[in-house]
Parts: sequence; structure tokens; C-alpha cells
Amino acid sequence: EGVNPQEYTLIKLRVKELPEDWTSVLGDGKVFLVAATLRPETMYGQTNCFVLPEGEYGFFRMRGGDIFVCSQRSALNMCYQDLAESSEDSQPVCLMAKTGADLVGLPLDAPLCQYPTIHVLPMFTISMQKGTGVVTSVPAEAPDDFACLTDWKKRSNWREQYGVKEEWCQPFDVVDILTFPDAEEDVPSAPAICEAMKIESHRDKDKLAAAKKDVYQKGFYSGVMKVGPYAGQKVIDVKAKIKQDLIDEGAAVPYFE
Ligand code: A2H
Repeated sequence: EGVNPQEYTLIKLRVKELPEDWTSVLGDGKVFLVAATLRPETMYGQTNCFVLPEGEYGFFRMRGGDIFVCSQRSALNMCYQDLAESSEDSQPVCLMAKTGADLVGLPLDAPLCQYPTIHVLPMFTISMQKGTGVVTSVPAEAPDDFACLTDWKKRSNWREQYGVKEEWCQPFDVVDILTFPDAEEDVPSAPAICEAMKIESHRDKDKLAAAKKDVYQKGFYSGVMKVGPYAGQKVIDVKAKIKQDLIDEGAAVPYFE
């Protein structure tokens, strides 16, 4: 980790329905998968959420009673940042532990999302040493997300192996959220770049690294919002407002590491 702290926004993805034997352990606190993002203004384009299947996730009690699902490492940071409740020895309070594979399929209510319910899918390239280990998916703007969602849509053998149901990925079309009216050249969307570069899977790390460079720069510097109350305004001007709106309505929290 570097010297300069990275500021993320944690997006609270509410778990709409929990297995009964989990509820008996967790009690009646609201449960959220919390996804660390640098692009809160893109949350209108969410189609699903990703976890690392072999990753270890805990259900941690926050101050105020919410339960956050995230890595142990991020929960400890949340203690230092006065987000999480801590025990007498300054450790986060873990109510239950699960692997990412156990979380796959959970139905979520995601803030600003155009779909009323989205689902948890596996992603093999998530680092448990960054953010919370939970990534929310915006395939219109993030090549990684597009490549991974596409993997689950088109690979029935992977779906079978990881217990992914078609109904968790297939119905979720890319939601376009930005336009580029002032760009000098055509700004390709993440799906267009993935197609042009013939990215075969989200494991194609080198190609994805190149694809990302392009999309991210342009998305941030020349993007104009296409949806929501700030439609017609530049991303660069409204990013902070959208983030603050999410925080004010209790749908997100700032998080540093
Ligand atoms: B971003 P940085 Cl639309 N492992 O959110 C892998 N990737 C992770 C992660 C982890 N543990 N935690 C967060 N991320 C992703 C949205 C987004 C993001 C868009 C466009 C670009 C973008 C939707 N996914 O990131 O290494 C999250 O994806 C551009 C870098 O800390 C998070 O923001 O710089 C970003 O990577 C944080 O990456």
C-alpha cells in the first residue's frame, strides 16, 4: 500500500433475501454487500455484483446496527475509521464467515440501479487485498465487468461448475449511462473495446489492462451523464454530488485505505 490513502466509496448493496439458517445467526440487522468503487457516478449502470469464489468474507456488525459483508482486512480498516463496531481487543465483530462461492446468487437491491434486483456472480480476478473484496459491476464503463458478465452469459460449463443460474446473468443487458458529445474522436464503450480487442474472457489480463486505460480516461474527462437527476451534466462536475447524495441517503459510505 502506498503513502497516499486511496479514497473509495462503499456502495451498500442490500441483501433482499437470506437463507433461513443465516438469518437465525445474524438476527434482524439489515445485511449489505459493500462494494468499493472509484466511480460512484456510474452506479446507474449496475447489472450485478462480483465476489471471489474462494475469497473469505465475514458478516461484520457496523455502528448503528447494519451488517456489512466484506473481507476481514477491510473490516479492520472500518474499525479504525469508526464505521465498524470493535471488540475490546479492537477487532471487528464477525457474526458469520462465508466464502464468495456461498454468496453467489444472492439477490441484491443496489442504489441508483435500473434493475430492481441484481445478483452476485463470481469473478476470478478480484484481489482480497484491495477494497472490500466485493466489486459492483458496471459493464458499460468497466471492461473487466463487461468481460466477466459476458463470461457468465455465454459459458454454460462455467455456470454449471460454479452453480450460476442463467436468470442471474442472462436478463441483465448493459445499461448505457454516459454520452460523449464533445469528444473529438469516437469514444468506444467498454463492450465495444472488448469486442474490438477480441477479449475472450475476464481472465485475459493483459488485453484488459490495455482496454481499461482507454475507457477510464475518456469516461471521466469527457463523459456527460445520460440518466438520473444530473442528466446532461459533465461527469467531472457531478461526480462529487452524486457521491454525496448517495452518502446522504444512507446508500454509501466513504472508506479509505
Ligand atoms: B470501479 P484501484 Cl464503472 N479487486 O467501480 C479488483 N477490482 C476491484 C476491487 C478488488 N478487490 N475492488 C474494487 N475494484 C474495482 C466501477 C468502475 C471502476 C468503473 C470504471 C472503472 C473502475 C464499477 N466496477 O475502476 O485499483 C472497482 O471498479 C477503475 C480503476 O483501487 C473500483 O472502481 O484503482 C476499482 O477497481 C478500484 O481500483
